[in-house]
Amino acid sequence: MLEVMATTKKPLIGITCGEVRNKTHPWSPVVHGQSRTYVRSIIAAGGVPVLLPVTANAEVVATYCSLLDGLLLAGGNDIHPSAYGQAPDGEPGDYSPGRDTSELMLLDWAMRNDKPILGICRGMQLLNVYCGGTLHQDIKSRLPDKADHNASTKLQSLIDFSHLHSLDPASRLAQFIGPEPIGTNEHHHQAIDELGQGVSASAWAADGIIEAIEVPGRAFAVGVQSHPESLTKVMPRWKGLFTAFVTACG
Ligand SMILES: [Mn+2]
Repeated sequence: MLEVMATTKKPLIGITCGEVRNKTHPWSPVVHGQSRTYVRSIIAAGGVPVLLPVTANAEVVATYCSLLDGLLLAGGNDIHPSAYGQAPDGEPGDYSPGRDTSELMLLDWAMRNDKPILGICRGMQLLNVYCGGTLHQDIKSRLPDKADHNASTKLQSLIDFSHLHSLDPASRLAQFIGPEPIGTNEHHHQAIDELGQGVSASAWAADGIIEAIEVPGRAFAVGVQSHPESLTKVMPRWKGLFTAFVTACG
């Protein structure tokens, strides 16, 4: 039996899910889920993760919000360009309009109440879009001079440090993980174009693509384009981001 221990309450952190179809069985229902690396990184940093299903039901979202101490916007689908006032301009993206709606409701709550927010990959892009920023819809076709930002998966692994990002030493991200350039993975085909209102860039790839953002003056509103949740076990510097986030939620 699990004995209930009288300990200090740990912060409850919502992690947004994606809608995933089981590709081996076409008859399988769609699954709401998220990579376990997010869950493990939050637990390792001292938080209590809660997976948030995709829903636009206002009462359900409001109930989650009443319970949560922080919000982790996780990676996944492309944000539909209508969210930043554009039409799709190339190959049809991997869109999930329901997830856009659901996550924008959660993010709106977090921003209005100054709750800690950590955006990862799509989550970073969503934070920028919420603040009025825009995205490059496809790096490869729209910015052919740029590097391949979807390279890590070609190694069949997200544990990859071959991409070096430089940091603004004055940024909060640099406080959390140190100001020296940091090796990380790359698993994105879209990128930030215009920064949203009040949003600062805090890290860049060698080709100038924005790799991290933050909203100064907030309790904690930080986004990273790479997937550090896959790297915390092998690169202690990246653990600093999750520790800082969970601490801000506590
Ligand atoms: Mn990149």
